[in-house]
Amino acid sequence: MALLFMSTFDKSEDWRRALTDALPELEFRKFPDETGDPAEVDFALVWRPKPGALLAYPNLKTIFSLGAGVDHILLGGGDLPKDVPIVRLIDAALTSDMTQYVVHWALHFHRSFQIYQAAQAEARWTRLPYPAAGERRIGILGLGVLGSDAARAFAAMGFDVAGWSRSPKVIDGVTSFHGADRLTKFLARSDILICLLPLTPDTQGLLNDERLAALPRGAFVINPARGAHVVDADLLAALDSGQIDGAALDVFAREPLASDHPFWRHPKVIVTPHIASHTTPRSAAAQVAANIQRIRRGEEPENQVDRARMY
Ligand code: NDP
Ligand code: OXD
Repeated sequence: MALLFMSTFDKSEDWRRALTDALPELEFRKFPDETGDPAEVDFALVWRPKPGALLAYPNLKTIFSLGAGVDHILLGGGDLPKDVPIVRLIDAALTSDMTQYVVHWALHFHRSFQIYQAAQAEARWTRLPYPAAGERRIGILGLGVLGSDAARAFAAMGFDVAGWSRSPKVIDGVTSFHGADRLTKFLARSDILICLLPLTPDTQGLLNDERLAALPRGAFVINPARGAHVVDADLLAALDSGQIDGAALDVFAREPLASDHPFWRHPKVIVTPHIASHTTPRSAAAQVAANIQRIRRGEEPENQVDRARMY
């Protein structure tokens, strides 16, 4: 039983240890040096596989994503083996780290810490009023695993929370908007907008000038989902016009973000280098191992991606 590890970032030794501890009979092969006979490969654990690369393994039983997102597999631009399940990571540590990230920046904007940072640079003692949490409207695009956890955390802090998803949701303290025709209404009540959508053909470029204009004037945007959700030029224009008062961005259409990209130096933009939430091999390997066991028993793996929806 062999698993091929194919990734553009190298945590291969951590994954090797974590997976072979959980499944000593598993042969862990790192692409390309340890690939061996492609016909012997049962599973692939991947991040940004080269277009078409997975077609080379005729007996592949499952493709595991090294992240929660699967756009790096499905939108990679090449053919994929048909009828091979694609499984994404759902991991408690990854989820709570993401909630920490979005809570951190939402509180930063809610309490105007960006203004205090600028005031300190000028040794200026300025005390500002701020609205009560219940008067601040948080809007979360995507109420899936990550969005719903974040929504619950904001609701527990007393914020006025709403979320937007494809299907309706029932979450205590969270107003649910669903479907394309409710997006504008949802945006109009989002003082702090947080994007936790998957990147699909439907969500690509969602945050363009029209959507940003639908937010209340002076809104804040937090995007730890995928860079291509945002039209960079439209966000920059909205920041310059005052329509958007600040943005915290963790992900970018091209990563690493080019050193001359205007986001780096824009006074209203906070850039973090795709660190909102890490996949920790120690914690995530348990899920991959459990799924491999399931497949070996002839059961369906959990957390399968719906290829038609693309998430
Ligand atoms: P889920 O699949 O659990 O949730 C996706 C949510 O988006 C669902 O609520 C879904 O609606 C909604 N959605 C999808 N398409 C549409 C649409 N067209 N219109 C309205 N709603 C839509 O994903 P996760 O919460 O696990 O992850 C979200 C993303 O976060 C990942 O895809 C990844 O890109 C990003 N991520 C970033 C990380 C980082 O470090 N920066 C780390 C981990 C993830 P419904 O529920 O109705 O299906
Ligand atoms: C993910 C990511 O999708 O880290 O898990 O971006």
